[in-house]
Amino acid sequence: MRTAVGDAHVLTDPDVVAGQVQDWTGRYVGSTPAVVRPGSVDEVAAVLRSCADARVPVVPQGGNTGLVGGSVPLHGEVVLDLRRLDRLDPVDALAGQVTAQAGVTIARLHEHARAAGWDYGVDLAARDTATVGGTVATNAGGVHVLRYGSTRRQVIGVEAVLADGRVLRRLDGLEKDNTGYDLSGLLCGSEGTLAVITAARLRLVARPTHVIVALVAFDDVDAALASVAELRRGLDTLRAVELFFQDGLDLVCDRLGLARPFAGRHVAFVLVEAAARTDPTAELSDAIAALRGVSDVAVAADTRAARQLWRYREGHTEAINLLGAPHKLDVTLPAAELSAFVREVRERVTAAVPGALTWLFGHAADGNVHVNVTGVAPDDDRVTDVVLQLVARRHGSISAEHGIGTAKRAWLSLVRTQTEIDTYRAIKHALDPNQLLNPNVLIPSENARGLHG
Ligand code: FAD
Ligand code: 2HG
Ligand code: ZN
Repeated sequence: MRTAVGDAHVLTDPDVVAGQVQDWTGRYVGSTPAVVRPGSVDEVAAVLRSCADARVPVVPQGGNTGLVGGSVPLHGEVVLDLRRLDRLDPVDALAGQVTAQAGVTIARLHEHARAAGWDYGVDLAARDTATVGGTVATNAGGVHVLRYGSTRRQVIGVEAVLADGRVLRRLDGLEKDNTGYDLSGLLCGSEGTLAVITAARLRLVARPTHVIVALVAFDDVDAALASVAELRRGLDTLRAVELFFQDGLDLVCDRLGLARPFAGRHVAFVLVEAAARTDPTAELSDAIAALRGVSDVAVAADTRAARQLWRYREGHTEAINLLGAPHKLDVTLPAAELSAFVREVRERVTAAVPGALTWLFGHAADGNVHVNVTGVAPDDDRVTDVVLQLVARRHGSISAEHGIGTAKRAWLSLVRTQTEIDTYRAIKHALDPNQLLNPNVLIPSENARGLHG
């Protein structure tokens, strides 16, 4: 590997690699013989060939902001750090597309697209660190899924290196191309288990010039949840509808030193963002005025105030981490089940682990609730079990946007049939027959048949 990438890019000192063997939450800590930092596709291929020859497993890593324990070497794997692949081609203004290498951060991609009069449809609080490769590999969602869809919807094609070092390249940017299996699509959400993504051809979206944000307070959970469909129905400039609760708001304000948005206390909060080419303020105000059960409203008058309202929502992840490594369960529920789930999940968690604290927030328009639980030992799986069982009973998904990783691998069969899991294994075997790419992620081990394999 030193021959492939140069001595300076093979890191073995445990102090130097400490940040890359531990996940963002601090819940998952592993070790590695080496962090390897290739600077080109050919170097990625050479590293993978040498790992294949030596039968050494590899964990691909981008910004290491993943929240399911999938980006760190928990079983002594080599870490393949893709951040030196950071080339960003000029925006193709005729096509409304751009090619970005895997290590480009989402914030840089935004800046680049905006400077050319476009925008990129995926945005998330980890934007300064999360990479194009990591977001494609996890099919990241974020705050604008309602309008633009998840990462998969932005990806026209990818360049990727297979476990044996061969390169797949589909960066031609053809919007329509029904030539057989969609291999680029297959790699979206594959969590580093099928190939190492080295670049992506991405679709851009129109850049709205007016972005208006409001925070709406409710004293009743059902009224807050009912507002989501009303906003979707009544506001065609809607770009985000996010949900959080008074306990989370208190935590964020206390831990991050923010002033409270309202004088009084409430039950639930819906953050609404409207974005358009003409000022959508009047339309947004009308839509909010038509909602039932609203207790208070704060509308951001300028960009700074809008950022502050977003901080109440986006600050949850950071504030919760300050309480100690959380258990994170990122789930989706059918709209009709959301209210019952929100009411039931806290008591289920407390019944399973007395003293545990449950924090709920999420992307309301997608039915996506982030269930965070603190006060539980990192290796105690009882909370994961009760929450994911509840989700499955209510016909939801155990992963809305963060992926399965190692955190939820043992629960895959709650929401995927044996035939589906066998198909996953067959695909894995076809692309990575020696099980070298992130072998402990996503797919339950071969002899695991039932739950918790
Ligand atoms: P990493 O964490 O490095 O890796 C994630 C997974 O992808 C791992 O399995 C890894 O092996 C694989 N991988 C990484 N790069 C490659 C590559 N080039 N080729 C193949 N496999 C690769 N996620 C959301 O979906 N929506 C959110 O709103 C959101 N908000 C977040 C907010 C905060 C504050 C934080 C810390 C995280 C958030 N996340 C969110 C989770 C995380 O940012 C995403 O999962 C993101 O896609 C990870 O990107 P990354 O570059 O950090 O990837
Ligand atoms: C968000 O929506 C992210 O803020 C992170 O997906 C969720 O911290 C989490 O659980
Ligand atoms: Zn999220």
